[in-house]
Amino acid sequence: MRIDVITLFPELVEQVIGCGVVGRAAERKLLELHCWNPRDYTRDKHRTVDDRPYGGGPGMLMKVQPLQDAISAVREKCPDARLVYMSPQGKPLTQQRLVRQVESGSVIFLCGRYEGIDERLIQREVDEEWSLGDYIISGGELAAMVCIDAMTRLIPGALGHDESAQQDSFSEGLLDYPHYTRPEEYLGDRVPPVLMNGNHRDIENWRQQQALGRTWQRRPELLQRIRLDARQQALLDEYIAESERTRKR
Ligand code: 9D3
Repeated sequence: MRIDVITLFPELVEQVIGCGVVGRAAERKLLELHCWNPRDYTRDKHRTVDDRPYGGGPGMLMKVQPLQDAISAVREKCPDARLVYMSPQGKPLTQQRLVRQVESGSVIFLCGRYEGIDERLIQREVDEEWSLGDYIISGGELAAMVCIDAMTRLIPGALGHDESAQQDSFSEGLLDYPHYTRPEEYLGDRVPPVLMNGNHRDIENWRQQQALGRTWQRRPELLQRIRLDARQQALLDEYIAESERTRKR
């Protein structure tokens, strides 16, 4: 998969291929990352990339001409890619949106800086607008890097064997169960006994129950979206009954 990014901070975005899963995917040519800097398309001596908003007010916008020329240059290289503008006004990012994007192919991320970009440019050039969520960050770069990381994990072959086995497990749509490693006793706290006795069916049941129970406690809205089979419902009922017992004491 090829990903192009239009950004005033290419050296920041390029960091994403510097390590881990994304780094390995890039090394193995599963992912190709290209950055385009609007500053390289300026025509004035000072290489100006910002401009004042009509109507006044605080803050600046990205200057239209360098941005338009950068977009045109990328489009020439990847005419069929979807252009996604990262902005606080976008649809909140979800795993589903990322899956669909990876399935539909190449993408160009446009990273906003300052207060954003001219609305007419959005109308003419942008296919989709995505947000990380309802909080403020300083620009689209970190958001694009989040997307690149999440999308890379969905490229066939990008994850190691162990990582992809985990992804396929029952827990889809649920929060993860709690994990434990050595030592067996840490500051007086013991590892749950079920994990120590080697009965894999008991362990699997316990993990599934923990995943269900923690989702019920922390993110109940996630449970509404999935259908539980009878066994899962029984595990959750038992967890809820147990948590009500311990609450009363
Ligand atoms: C504080 C300035 N704002 C109100 C006057 C608007 C504003 C403009 C530009 C707020 C943030 C930004 C920069 N943010 C992004 O470009 C951005 C973003 C975000 O802030 N939150 C969640 N997702 C994203 S994706 C891009």
